[in-house]
Amino acid sequence: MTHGSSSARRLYDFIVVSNRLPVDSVSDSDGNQVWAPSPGGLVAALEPVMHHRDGAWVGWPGRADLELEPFETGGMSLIPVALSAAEVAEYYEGFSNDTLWPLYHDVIAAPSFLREWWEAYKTVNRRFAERTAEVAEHGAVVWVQDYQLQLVPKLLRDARPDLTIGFFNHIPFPSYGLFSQLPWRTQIIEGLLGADVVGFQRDADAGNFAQAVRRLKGFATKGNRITVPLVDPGGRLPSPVRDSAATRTVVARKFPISIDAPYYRDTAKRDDIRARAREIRADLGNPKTIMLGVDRLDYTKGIRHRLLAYGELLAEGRVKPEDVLLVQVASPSRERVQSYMDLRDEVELTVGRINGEYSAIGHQAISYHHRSYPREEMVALYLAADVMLVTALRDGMNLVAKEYVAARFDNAGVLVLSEFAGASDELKRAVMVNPHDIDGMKEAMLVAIEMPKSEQAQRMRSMRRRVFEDDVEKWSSGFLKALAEHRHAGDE
Ligand code: ADQ
Repeated sequence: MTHGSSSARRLYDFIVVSNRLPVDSVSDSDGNQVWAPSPGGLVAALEPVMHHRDGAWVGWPGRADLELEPFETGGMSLIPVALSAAEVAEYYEGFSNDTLWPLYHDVIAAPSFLREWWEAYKTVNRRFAERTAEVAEHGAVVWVQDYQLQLVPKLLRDARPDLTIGFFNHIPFPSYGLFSQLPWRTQIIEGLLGADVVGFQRDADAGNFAQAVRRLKGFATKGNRITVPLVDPGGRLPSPVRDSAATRTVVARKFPISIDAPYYRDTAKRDDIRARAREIRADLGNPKTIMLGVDRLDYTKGIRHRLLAYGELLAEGRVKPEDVLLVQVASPSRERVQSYMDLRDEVELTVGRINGEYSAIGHQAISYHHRSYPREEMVALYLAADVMLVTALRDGMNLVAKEYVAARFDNAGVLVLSEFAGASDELKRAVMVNPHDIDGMKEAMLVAIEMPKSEQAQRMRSMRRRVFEDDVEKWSSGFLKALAEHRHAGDE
């Protein structure tokens, strides 16, 4: 790996590295390829940060076998990393989405452990690290994002010890009992320990990581600091590592991610968006209560549990379909992974059954949409919904919960929130649920449906304060401050 090998190549002193570049390549009406912002939690979180800094973003443009030169869009420099079709299948759909994703989400679905996928994961992580090392200025700050790139911090540190390296894990980090299933668990821990700061969504995730470090490497951990030998002889070391002169410190702690809260508030206040919210309600027949679910179609999001609970309430006559309507927006996701195809079939079968049983002509119990919407339309939906259902079985954070709260400038509406979503650490005035407890979910839905306006307002005000205090700007500046402090501590 070479450092700035081409003199003509531009170097950057701040670089974000993520699996996907924050753009999609789409065809315009004349058939030309153009770039459009791509949806998703990470992009929603980092877009505002990149706009404020003159940095570069290293990532895959989202289509296999696409070799692209670096380009600029929306004030950002994008450095594309090419992936072959086989690599997309093995590194991305395979190891990332069918091994790590289910493993890190408490094995809700069974992870597949395939050695070929691991080989592809290593190859692709190496390519990301090489590309980043090529464009990084001496002493640059590099911020690596998420579980697809857990080997990058160590690869980068080995090649470029001058860099300050951060890593943020957007999804949960599992307990050691589950993590230890991974045949390549030690390499993953070593990969992450290449960073100066390893960020997680919750204290529990940082604690699980520290435990894995102790169990697999024997390194001492104290509070959120881990002592790591400068030269790791490999294998498990006796704890604590004694020769303090030859160690470095890795900080592992929570940095709960958030949203661009003012955007959601200001958009919700627009006359056209409020008119659209009224139109949505009218199109749905102006029911007394609209409940809303908005998720990527993913088995971690608890969509099936939500449908089951609502279906039982209808079956028992405790809610009437003409009074309480469920809007479920499920954006297409990972459509080539088998467990996602199975999930889609099951969700759509259940929606069909419930609608077949309880809908009237011209009025459906569930209004189901398998598609993505522009952000403005999402805000109108949030405004139109009396009850927001976030019932994830496991979720790093869940930005939808925070977006709903930020949009409700009218202090109306009720958030039903899973205790297994990271957002539950902050949004404590939500109606909390354990989504595995279907009876409990039914009770929570009834509480939400019947909640007096005054209590809605009290709870919403308190949650809004939290979301506006701790928005995405604070998340990114907090993480970058921790990285800068680490760098200065190293200078002394
Ligand atoms: P995700 O699993 O993608 O993110 P989430 O945090 O809810 O989950 O973010 C989804 C984003 O996509 C939200 O901004 C939402 O508005 C948007 N979205 C969802 N469905 C949509 C639709 N049909 N149309 C348009 N937009 C839609 C991962 C982790 C999360 C973590 C984030 C950020 O799994 O736990 O919160 O990263 O760290």
